[in-house]
Amino acid sequence: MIYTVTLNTAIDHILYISEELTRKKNNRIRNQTYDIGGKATHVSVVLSSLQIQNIATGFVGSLNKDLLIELMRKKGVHCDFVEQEGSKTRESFIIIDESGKGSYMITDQGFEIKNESYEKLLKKLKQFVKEKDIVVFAGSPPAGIDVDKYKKILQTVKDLNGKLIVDASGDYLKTAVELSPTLIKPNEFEFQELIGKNCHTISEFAEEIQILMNKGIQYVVISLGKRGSLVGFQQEIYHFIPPKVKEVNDTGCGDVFVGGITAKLSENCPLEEIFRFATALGASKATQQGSSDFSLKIAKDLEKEVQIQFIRGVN
Ligand code: TA6
Repeated sequence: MIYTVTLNTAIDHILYISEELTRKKNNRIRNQTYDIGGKATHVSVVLSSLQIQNIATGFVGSLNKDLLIELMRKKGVHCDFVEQEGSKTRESFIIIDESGKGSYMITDQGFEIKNESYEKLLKKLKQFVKEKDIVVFAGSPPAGIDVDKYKKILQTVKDLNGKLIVDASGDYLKTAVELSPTLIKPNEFEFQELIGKNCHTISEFAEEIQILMNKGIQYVVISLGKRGSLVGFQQEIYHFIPPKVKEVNDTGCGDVFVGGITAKLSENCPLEEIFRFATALGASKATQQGSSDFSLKIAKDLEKEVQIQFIRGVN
């Protein structure tokens, strides 16, 4: 079984603006919609679209949970969230104008997690996670989940011999690395913050990826946006480069990328298959309107156009 844990779920309120978003101007909304947000939720959407069994958990606020759970249900996701009574799940505002220069994302903090809710999540994980289950943690932890509590949650999965996939930043990522997760997926800025230095060249990134692989992390993945990703696995490092696509909404590309990785990892696919598919799927996300929309058909067509460069290793 695969579990996705979104500690800070979000409802994405997507605003489509006429022309280009401009200060000191009445920017007209030409359309608006709601979609799933919070990052690990996107992973569940990908898995469910591929008929891969998974359960989406984490925290939701009881006051508006129905909208998020309905959005997830419509995308075929089975949810089992810890509901915090009297709290409201946050909204992330995604603004897409007609400039074609990319989206704006404005995210709320989210409600503070009470200790009672934290304990309920720990109990849920202890009850369900079995050996070799994959548990994906992605998205920013909310107030009430400090680094120590975050570590305790991840340690609970490790103690149950679950496989950790972690997309986090700052001290949370540092803490996750100490537990030798199966896979980490920071972006380049989060990675540089993790190692405490700036990398300017791919070989500098490769050096640092090697150090983290030596610490026992099976897959060290750094997402580079349109430039693709660097992947370290079994002492080898590759650069996966997506084909150019007509961008509609870049929100959620990284999350769908993690979803593609998780799907193929769960099927024990070889490295190239995992990341060729995940790269193409993430690229297909950018061509879609929503935060969690992607196209398996477009991804299938794009897969063969993904470029793979061997960077270093025993190859
Ligand atoms: O990556 C896209 C996204 O999940 C949006 O859907 C929005 O909800 C935001 O990121 C949430 O990010 P955060 O890091 O605040 O959990």
